[in-house]
Amino acid sequence: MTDFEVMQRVFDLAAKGGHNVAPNPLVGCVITKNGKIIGEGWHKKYGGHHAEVNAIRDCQKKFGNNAAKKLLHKSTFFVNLEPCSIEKNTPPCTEKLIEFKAKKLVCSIKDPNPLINGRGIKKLKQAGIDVQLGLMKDEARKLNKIFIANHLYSRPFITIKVAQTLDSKIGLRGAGQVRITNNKSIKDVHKLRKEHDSIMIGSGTLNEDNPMLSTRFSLSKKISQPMKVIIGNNVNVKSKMGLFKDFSKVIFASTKEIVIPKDLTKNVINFKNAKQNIVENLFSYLLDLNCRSILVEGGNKLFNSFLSKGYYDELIIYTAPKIIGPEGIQGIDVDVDSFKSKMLTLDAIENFENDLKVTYRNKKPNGI
Ligand code: AOF
Ligand code: ZN
Repeated sequence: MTDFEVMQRVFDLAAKGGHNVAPNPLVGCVITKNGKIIGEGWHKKYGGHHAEVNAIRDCQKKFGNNAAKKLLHKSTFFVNLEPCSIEKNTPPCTEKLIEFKAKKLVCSIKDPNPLINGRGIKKLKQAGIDVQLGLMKDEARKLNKIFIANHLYSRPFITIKVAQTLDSKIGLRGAGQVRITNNKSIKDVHKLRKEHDSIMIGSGTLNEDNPMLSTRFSLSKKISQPMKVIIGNNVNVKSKMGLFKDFSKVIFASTKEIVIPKDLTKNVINFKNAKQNIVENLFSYLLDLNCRSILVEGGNKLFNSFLSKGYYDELIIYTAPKIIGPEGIQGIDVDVDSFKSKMLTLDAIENFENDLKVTYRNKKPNGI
């Protein structure tokens, strides 16, 4: 097996952690000796053993403790994330690699957790273990993109979604909700909503569209709906609004008090923050609520301000082959200096019949 094939297996194992490990990262581990796999494991659930420990246990189970000890001596550990050097829910993995006298570590990326970030690798090197960093690093960044954004930028992972016409219009002034993209694109947006912990809009869009912001067209009936976050002061909350058709949490973020009707108070919160940096404060508030990702849906004021401030990790643009003309509401409209367009990377192109979906990634994360 080549190193690449072994690392591919690491990724398959890591992915098995699914939704059970958050807020921890998805991690897989394969241990090899003389080109053969002697143990494999993954982080199965938050608070449980780390991938490295599970791989060692797998080796011990397969070969017995004594034979495993010999096999692990001078073995190679493959992991998609740097082994941890801290004791939180579980002891540091670096100690295990040192205890069992591993010869080499092949790992994709550093752990963005500021408590670790290179310290694990340093410890292993100091113990004489050979460390190779960077194999399949792009895949590793993608796999744990939410974990990385949460730690590196201390905010939720942010996806900005824009549905526009060929002339970059996202609606028609004063016309409420206007259909831009086709049914298949809309279905895809509902998938996107499901993949995020929250959906965010500006108060202008709430007043104009009265949206439900729920995940419809879902494959499963038991859908956990994302939280809804509305930014802005210009809100007159009424119980009959589309937002409240399901029972998800709704957060109104404002610098002034927003009155919430009494029958709604259970799941509806006014995050009032009169400070200048309300958005940053909102981000840490959302992280505290375990909301680790945001889908920003509109309107143009909100997503343009996020684009110019760099508050995004992915930008997804759906374009329908229609022209609205000068009466239309302009979509992306950010001044060149603040957008720093050079930093975007094209990630994927898809089409839904006549509609085009293009996904861009913001700049590569530094330091991991
Ligand atoms: C690893 N292997 O499988 C994982 C790691 O709360 P704990 O004790 O599980 O520690 C969580 C931190 O450890 C987490 O924030 C991340 O930095 C790292 N996760 N590290 O060596 C693993 N899941
Ligand atoms: Zn660990």
